[in-house]
Amino acid sequence: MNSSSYQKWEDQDRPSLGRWRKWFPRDLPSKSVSLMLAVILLLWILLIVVLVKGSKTSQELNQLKEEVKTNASIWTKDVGELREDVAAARRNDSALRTDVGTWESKLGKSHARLLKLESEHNELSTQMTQALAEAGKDRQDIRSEMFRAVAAVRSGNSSCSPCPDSWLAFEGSCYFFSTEKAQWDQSQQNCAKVQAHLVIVNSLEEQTFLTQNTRGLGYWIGLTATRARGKVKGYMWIDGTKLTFSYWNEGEPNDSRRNENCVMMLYSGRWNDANCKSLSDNWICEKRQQC
Ligand code: MMA
Ligand code: CA
Repeated sequence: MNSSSYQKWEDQDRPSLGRWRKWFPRDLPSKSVSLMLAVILLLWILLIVVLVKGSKTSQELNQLKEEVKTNASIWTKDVGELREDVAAARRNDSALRTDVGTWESKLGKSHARLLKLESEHNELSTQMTQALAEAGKDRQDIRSEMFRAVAAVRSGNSSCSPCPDSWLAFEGSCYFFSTEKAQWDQSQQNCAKVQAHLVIVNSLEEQTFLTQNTRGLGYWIGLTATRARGKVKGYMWIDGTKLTFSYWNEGEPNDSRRNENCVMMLYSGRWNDANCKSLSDNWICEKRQQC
């Protein structure tokens, strides 16, 4: 802009402005110039202040940046470590959870076993208590029975139920000596009617007892002949047992007239085979005492 007006103005009478003059309108009054300069100065100062401040801020920012940079690596490291810690903690937590689970399961099983044991123990205890109570009762019963038996023996009574009236007791049996006479079959039937049978003699002791009670009479006993082809083969007791003990009279059994299948006891106690249909004899019944 090489205009003539600007050139003209440069040549005018205010050289103090130097080369800045061209930026100012040439017709401005001196006072205004001063004011403008002051304003410009003020602006400069402001600018400088701002710049200085800005630079300071920038410096601080840089410093902060540096600090951040330095700290960032530390923080990154810290964050890394923290992450590792968290991972480890998670791993530990997981392991711990597994452990806790295992222990919980073990504890559960142990608890169940304990409950089972407790139940078994209680059951056993109950059974033992019952067994003890029963044993105690048995002991008491045995004691009572023993005292009763001892008392019965002392008073001369047996601990078994007594024999019926008009029956004689001997070594656990009751004996009935009839006052009537009958054939062998009828005699056996008479005994059966009172839950007895014709007497079976097993020993000399028993025979002696019977002998002492014949009162001069003859009695049918529970012994009969067994035959084979008409001949006497042997003798058998009414309960089917074989003859072991015997107390035959002299010359007996003779099977007189080959017709003597039944055995009777003479008043001496000795035995004689006789005709079963004979009505000459009484009978002796025997039954075991109820003990
Ligand atoms: C005799 C004797 C016995 C026989 C009877 C039969 C008196 O005794 O021979 O053996 O059984 O007679 O009545
Ligand atoms: Ca005879």
